[in-house]
Amino acid sequence: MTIAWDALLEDEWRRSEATVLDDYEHLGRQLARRGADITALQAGAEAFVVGLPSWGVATGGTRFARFPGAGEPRNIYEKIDDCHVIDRLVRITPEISLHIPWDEPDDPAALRTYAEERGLALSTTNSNTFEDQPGQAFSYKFGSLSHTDPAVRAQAVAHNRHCIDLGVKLGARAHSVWIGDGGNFPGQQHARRALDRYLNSLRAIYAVLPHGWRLFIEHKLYEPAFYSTVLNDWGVSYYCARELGPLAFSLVDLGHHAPNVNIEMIVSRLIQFGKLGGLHFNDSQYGDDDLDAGSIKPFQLFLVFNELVDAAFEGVAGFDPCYMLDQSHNVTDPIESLMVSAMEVQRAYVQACLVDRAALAEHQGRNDAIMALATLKQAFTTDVSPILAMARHARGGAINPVAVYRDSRYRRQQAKDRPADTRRAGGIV
Ligand code: LRH
Ligand code: MN
Repeated sequence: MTIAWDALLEDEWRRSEATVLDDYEHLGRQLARRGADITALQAGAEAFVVGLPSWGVATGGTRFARFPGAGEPRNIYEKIDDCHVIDRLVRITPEISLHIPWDEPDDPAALRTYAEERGLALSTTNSNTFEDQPGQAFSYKFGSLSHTDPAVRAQAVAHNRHCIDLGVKLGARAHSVWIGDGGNFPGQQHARRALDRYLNSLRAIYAVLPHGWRLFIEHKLYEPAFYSTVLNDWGVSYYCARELGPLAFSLVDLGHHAPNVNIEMIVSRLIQFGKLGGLHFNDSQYGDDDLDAGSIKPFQLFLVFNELVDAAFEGVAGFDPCYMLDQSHNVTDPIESLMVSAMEVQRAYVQACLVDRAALAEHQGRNDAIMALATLKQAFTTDVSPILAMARHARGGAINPVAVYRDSRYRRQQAKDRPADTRRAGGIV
């Protein structure tokens, strides 16, 4: 049974038009008094894009357990269907990151067409050399691109090259590499030699990067290795990206840092060094919790966007970061979590566009810390919900995506159409 989204959205607008317009005009007057143009902010909100992780549309789990929900997607086509629902309602998620081999298609051209017919681009490929696949010749138990055995490294390089070949057929423009390589005990790995092996493997991947593509390398402090990690922080990532060449960039996953690390400073540094390729948005209280973006530390998310928007407004050369969500939804409906997270990332972006940068520069010049922070807080404490709602409505989306999604009974319908698949659906999910 197909969902009558147009009818649901028209009905929602009929019921909420007066309130939304009243809130929007009220905010417009407030912002005008601050010299801000609400229509320009709305245009920015409409043009904002954050990519969806294919692996995020099904229930995630931990090493302890996974509690699959009803109507789980069982293959990449059903994952694209769920991404389509998300983009139908929030209108800012027209790109999907794929994970290979979890999303390996039998017919790449057919998959590309399926996505494009739904207004979705398969924009980024992610390799997976952090788990062994059935029939794999060599195990990644002790690493992949940095493994001591050249045969294992060659296998991992070949997998990454395969991802890129596939990505070309799917219309992707970037390949993203995260590896879990590292050690659990002091002395288990020779740190300098492991990094050299990793970088040489990356060179073999970089060498086949198609024209117009970018290579993202993603650092992470720990997990699955619990003592040392080969690509453990942004400094090493920056060094590798610079060593590789102009098409290599660092990707910052917000959950991949020690507690209390100032992530917006890392983002600022990578922007300044011309090596910020992208971000994986999520949130965390402790480790790489992969919780919904903006759910724990919304001010940090805003401060990250403050650096990103400042660079965009200044026209920093080569600044073109790719925004993606990377989350694991263990106790919520993944579609709801991804919609809310996408909107929270968009909210942080619009709030950052609201910062009075001339006033901020003046306060910074006079070392007026109180007024500088107040300038940021004024933007962060502005409820830009009316702008986000109007931006969605202007592009045919929902005022309240979660409410419309629930009214659609889409999940209940999928529970009927997608009988529970006891087999592991592949991947974290
Ligand atoms: C590693 C990571 C990486 C993905 C994986 C799904 O923690 O953030 O980006 O490959 O999650
Ligand atoms: Mn990530």
